[in-house]
Order: sequence, then C-alpha cells, then structure tokens
Amino acid sequence: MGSKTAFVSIVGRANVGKSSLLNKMVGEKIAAVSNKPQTTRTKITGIVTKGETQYIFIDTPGMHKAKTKLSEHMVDNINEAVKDVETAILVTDCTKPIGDNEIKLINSFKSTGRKVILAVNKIDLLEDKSALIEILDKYSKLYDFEEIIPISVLENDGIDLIFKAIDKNAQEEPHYFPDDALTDQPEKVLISEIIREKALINLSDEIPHGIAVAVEDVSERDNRNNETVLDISAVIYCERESHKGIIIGKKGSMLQKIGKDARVELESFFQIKVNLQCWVKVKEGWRNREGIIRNFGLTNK
Ligand SMILES: Nc1nc2c(ncn2[C@@H]2O[C@H](COP(=O)(O)OP(=O)(O)OP(=O)(O)O)[C@@H](O)[C@H]2O)c(=O)[nH]1
Ligand SMILES: [Mg+2]
Repeated sequence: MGSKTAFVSIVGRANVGKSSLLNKMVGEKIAAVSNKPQTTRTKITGIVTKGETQYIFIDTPGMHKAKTKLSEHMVDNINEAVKDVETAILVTDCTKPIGDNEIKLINSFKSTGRKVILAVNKIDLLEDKSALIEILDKYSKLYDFEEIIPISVLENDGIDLIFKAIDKNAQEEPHYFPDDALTDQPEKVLISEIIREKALINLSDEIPHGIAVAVEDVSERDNRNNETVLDISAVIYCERESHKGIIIGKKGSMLQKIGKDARVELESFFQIKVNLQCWVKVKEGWRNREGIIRNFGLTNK
C-alpha cells in the first residue's frame, strides 16, 4: 500500500467553528473551543491517519484586525499557515454575511494561488435551507474554490465530504508522524489550553482575552490507595488586579469552578486521576509586551 500525506490549514474569521472542525476531524478534542472570539491564539496541529493517508491539519487563530502585539502574532500565524500548505479550508458561518476578514483571506489565496475548500458551517442554524443557495453563489463568485461544502460540525454533517475533497490533493509521500499521533503539541501546552478554555467558558466577556495560562509543573505519584495521580500546578495570568478578583470569585468560587471543569476534562483526556492547583497572577498589559508573549509561547515562531 502506498502512503499519502495531506497538509491542510484551517482558516476563517473568529468563532466560525475552525477548532470545532479540527477536533471533529481528528476525532479527539485537542483544541480549545468557546463562543468567545479569538479562542485560538497559535497554530495548532491536529493529525489523523485513515488508511493510507495521513492528514495534518493546522488550526489557526480567527482572522481579525490586529490591535495588540499579541494579535499581530496571531495574524502572522494565519498568513504563515496559508503560505505553508498546499490546501486550505476556509471555514465560514452561514448565518453571517461575507465580511472584510473573509475578503482578506481570499485575497491572500489569490496571491498564493492556494487550493481552497470552502466549508460553510453551522447549517444546523438555518431554518430555511434554501437560503444556502444564495450564500454559496456569492462565495463562488469570489474565488475558484476546489469545492464548496455546506457543513454542520455540531451535527457531524458534511465532514466526510471534506475528507474526500482533501484526498484529491494528497501527495504520495511517507507519513510525517506515527499513525496513532493526534497532535504535536507538548503535554504542558495541551494542559494549559484546557484550563484556558474553561476560564473562557466560565468568565464573561472582557476578561478572557487578557488571560494566559502557564503550566509550571506536571508530575506523577502514587497516592495512599496506590492509584497513580498526576499533580499539575498552573498559573492563570491576567492583565489587571480587578480581573484577578473576578477570576478568583467570591470565596474562590470562580477559580474552583474553572479548576474543577479543567480537572474533569484532563482526567478524561489523560485517563488518569488529576490533582490540579491553579493560582492567579497579574502581568499588567502583557498582550503588548513582546518578551512576555514570547515566554507564553504565543509568538509565531
Ligand atoms: N450551531 C453550531 N455551532 C457551532 C458549530 N460549530 C461550532 N459551533 C460553535 O461555534 C463557537 C465557536 O467555535 P470554535 O470552534 O471555537 O470557533 P473558531 O473558529 O475556532 O474560533 P476562534 O478560535 O476564536 O477563531 C462554539 O460555541 C462552537 O460550539 C456548528 O456546526 N453549529
Ligand atoms: Mg479556534
């Protein structure tokens, strides 16, 4: 049997369901998902091997107008991800009109001559499915897409068609990763993203954008009942003292909720008992401080 590899970047504006699509295609939740825009901050690799083909997906931050140094890095990441691959999937939300961010991405496809599959997501939200015809028609006039596929990640609708469309461009070459690999993200990064996702989901609007999570220590030990326990300590950084109070919550209730939600998911992901300790610290205005952004691993390098 020959072996094939397909490198595919997943791009689109914020909140359209790129990371949800990545998780669905990989078959495991490896990328943070929330209803807050700019959930994803760096390129996240998701890997799945089906038969002879290994698919290497690169999830990217949502395209947006950069307002901080952090978001400049995020936009750089998107542009690089489009440059580096043969095929891109442009994910859009069928309930939203075509906007500047879609146009920006389409212009970058034009300049690189990228092969692009358009995945029009969230069709479960469309009461009148005939409205799709007009949406698909508008997109087809903007770029010569390889294929235009209406999908619902939520309802697992159309995902098989995306794989088929990618297959057409898979290259005859050896697999880059072991066939059971899911991601190349280090363990500490996976853990910090799970904690950050729970913070995003539990906190209301303005604070989540200023949060970063650093996992300081991960170690295994046997407890008194001879069970193996993974001890994790992590720091949730925020930008202001007032935000710290909100993240901790009344009598620590918010931090406890974030910690519990994260622990439950960590235990199910790693299939091991987890003891998670989270602290909250302030780093004033870190999203505009290059050195700190680099320390958090959020540059595009
Ligand atoms: N109704 C519906 N909601 C969806 C679907 N796919 C994703 N969502 C929701 O859309 C929201 C955004 O999903 P994400 O996967 O985080 O979106 P993203 O494009 O990665 O967002 P950024 O990382 O911020 O750019 C979440 O609340 C998802 O649950 C879908 O098919 N239908
Ligand atoms: Mg995302």
